[in-house]
Amino acid sequence: MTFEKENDAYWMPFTPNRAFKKNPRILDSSLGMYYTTTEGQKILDGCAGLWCVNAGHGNKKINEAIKTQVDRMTYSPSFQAGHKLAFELAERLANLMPDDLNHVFFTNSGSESVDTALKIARAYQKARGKPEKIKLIGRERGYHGVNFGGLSVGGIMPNRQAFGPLLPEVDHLPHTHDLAKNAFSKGQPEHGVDKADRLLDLIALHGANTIAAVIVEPMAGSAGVLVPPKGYLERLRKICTDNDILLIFDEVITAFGRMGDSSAAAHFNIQPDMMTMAKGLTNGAVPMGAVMVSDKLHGALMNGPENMIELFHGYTYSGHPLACAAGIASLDVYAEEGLFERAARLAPYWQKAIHSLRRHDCILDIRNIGLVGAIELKPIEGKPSVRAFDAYLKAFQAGLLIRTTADIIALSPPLIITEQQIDTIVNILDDILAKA
Ligand code: PXG
Repeated sequence: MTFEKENDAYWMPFTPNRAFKKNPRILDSSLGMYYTTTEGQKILDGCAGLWCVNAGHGNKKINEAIKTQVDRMTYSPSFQAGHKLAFELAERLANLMPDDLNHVFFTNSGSESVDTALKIARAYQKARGKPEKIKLIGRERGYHGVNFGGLSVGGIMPNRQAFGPLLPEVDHLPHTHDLAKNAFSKGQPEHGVDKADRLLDLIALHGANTIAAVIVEPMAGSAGVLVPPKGYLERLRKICTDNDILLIFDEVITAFGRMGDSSAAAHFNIQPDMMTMAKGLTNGAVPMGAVMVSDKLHGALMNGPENMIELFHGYTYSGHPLACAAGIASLDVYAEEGLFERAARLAPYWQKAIHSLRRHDCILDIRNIGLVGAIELKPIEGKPSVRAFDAYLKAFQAGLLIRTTADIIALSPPLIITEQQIDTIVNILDDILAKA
């Protein structure tokens, strides 16, 4: 595909538009582990699209469910009316996700899920007579989408820089990345539980009576795969509980098998008060997000006269019929194909494979958990990001799709990947990194 003036209308997200259009990469179809470009090149998907196609591309069952729903009803109002699939999917999620996360608010994306969760946190504190508990605590290098709430608690500078002022009454924990102590960790790093204690400093500074909620990604994805140090999430949970602060896990990336379990909360056996999700919820087939809310929070908001709206919030497309159909079918496929267990089973092979790249001089760190991996490269002096993006371009030429953020390569393949395909990913990267 060549780009003429008439191809310039599409303003691409998170893309250097002008450079891309000089050298476009256009995907045309996808099946299983592969994309095919308009040039007919097959591309092995090393990152499940954008961390969402967990069951692989073109899954027949998911496609059929969407097609069936297309012919039955493509839209139903979500305010003051409903349709069966939304109730069914909510019930299925409540059964799948840990303990008392039994209530589901549907959105259309991870960003909307995050802003919804932050609003529910504040509404809950008001509803229980603590209106002064409004502060929201995020974390450096956190990614919680691109809407104003998520940006405000997020901690990736370039995402925030152009858009201020962001929300007031927000503060941040330090990130947990510590290359000096934890480089080349396999699974959870040993050092860094103390980073959770910085929440005690924020509590000392602001007062627990002003803090509504803490939001973290249990494993930070977008900032380059920052795996939580051993004991860190447990400690955050304890400090939040001790100080009557809600803990929100942003599981947009980690839910639906990525960690070898239904969620990071289940994997680490930690109970958040709310969980945000999107991506794998529908296998990326139809946009959808959700917030899972504990009995305690939901109960506190289900009060007042019964004919009154309890939460003045929602989207035209909350619980969209096509998304619900895709969501239910995705949950079926995850269960029938045992994909969460498959990810857990493949994780040791994956770990060994990606750590085998360690010999290259340009590598600062390799880290992994579940079916996620990251390779952090030494930046070229004066040219940050160039080394990793060059690897991205070379990988694409060689038939492999990866993600890069700054000088970090992130890998998160569909959970249907085979050991042989893991070897292919590693072999392609091995060649590229040898010359990087
Ligand atoms: N929270 C988390 C933890 C995310 O990872 C969002 C919220 C926002 O989701 P939406 O659906 O609004 O994009 C995300 C999204 C990458 C990459 O390659 C990561 C995301 C999106 C696109 C690319 O790191 N995460």
